[in-house]
Amino acid sequence: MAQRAIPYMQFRGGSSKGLYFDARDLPVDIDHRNQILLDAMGRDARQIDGLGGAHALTSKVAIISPSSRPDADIDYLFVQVVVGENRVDTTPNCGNILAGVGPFAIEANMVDAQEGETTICVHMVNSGKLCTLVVQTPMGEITYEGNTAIAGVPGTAAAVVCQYQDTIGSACGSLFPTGQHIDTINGIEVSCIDNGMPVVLLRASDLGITGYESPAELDANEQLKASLQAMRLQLGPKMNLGDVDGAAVPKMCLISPALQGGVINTRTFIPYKCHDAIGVLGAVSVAAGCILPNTVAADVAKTVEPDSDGNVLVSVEHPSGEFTCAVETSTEDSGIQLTGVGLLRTARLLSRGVLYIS
Ligand code: NQM
Repeated sequence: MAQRAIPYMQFRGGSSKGLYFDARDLPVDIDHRNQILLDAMGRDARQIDGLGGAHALTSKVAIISPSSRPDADIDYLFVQVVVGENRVDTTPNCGNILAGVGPFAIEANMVDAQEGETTICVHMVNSGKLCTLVVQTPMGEITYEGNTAIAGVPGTAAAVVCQYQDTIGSACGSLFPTGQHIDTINGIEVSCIDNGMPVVLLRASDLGITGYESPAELDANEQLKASLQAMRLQLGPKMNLGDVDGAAVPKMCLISPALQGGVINTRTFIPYKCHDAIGVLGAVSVAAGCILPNTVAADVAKTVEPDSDGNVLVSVEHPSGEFTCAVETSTEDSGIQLTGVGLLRTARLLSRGVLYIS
């Protein structure tokens, strides 16, 4: 039988990489669509029979369409193809893959490029929230060349400005889904936060490590990984995520004092392997833990205060550099409120064409 041919583009989005589809080229039926994505990426741990890169950061999919909402230009659904498990997870959003969504919309003629810069409002279907992207389009043409460097990606490229309008409770429904700023689980204090990504913050020192180990060292620490997983399984239902065995969230973020002039240092399990850097929305959730009172970050992070406009710059250190989140806040009688966040990414079109499914 002839193979099925499906148009696609492949982008590096931030420090991740994935396949980008026009939703109209995929089946409407969700199960059928997911089977196609598994075939596209590869079903086994090496993804030998697909285009995936056999790593969580290179096994990602974006499905894009003209928006169903009057206040957005395009809809973006993120799909994590779980490496080696023959299944997908659409619970979390991905802020790295999001960076390629604006360029895709222009390349696919869903959005017209403007002179200079093109502003695209994205409805992020996974979380139901909005993010405005500003893509560089000199003379009305998209460019990928520029001077912006991001950790985890060699060289420089054109900036994609990402302005999130609301991040709170993206998958768990609230900022502190357990109802507390600190919970104790298996004798360890943790803060469970969803400010764009469900993340569990833990002090590295409470787990008998420094927090400055390399990702390879941490990946080799089976005892640490087992205790993180035991905590995750108990925290999943408390965070309104249900059974999180095999799920992509919550991420487990080990925090320690910053050493490079930042606000906090991190090592993040996403959630079974340690990230070489940190996810975008993962960093945004860590930043919330540094700004808001009475979390486990309170005695680890440098104190940060909003400037006169309510903006707080939080530099989150990670194994390959740092990630700066410009968090917007307002001060209410009830305390400091998080109202949005701005950050910089880059993206690049790597390939476009037709993929074949048996
Ligand atoms: O947190 C890694 C990444 C991500 C996700 C992860 C991401 C985000 O580096 O928004 O970008 O935590 O799985 O792409």
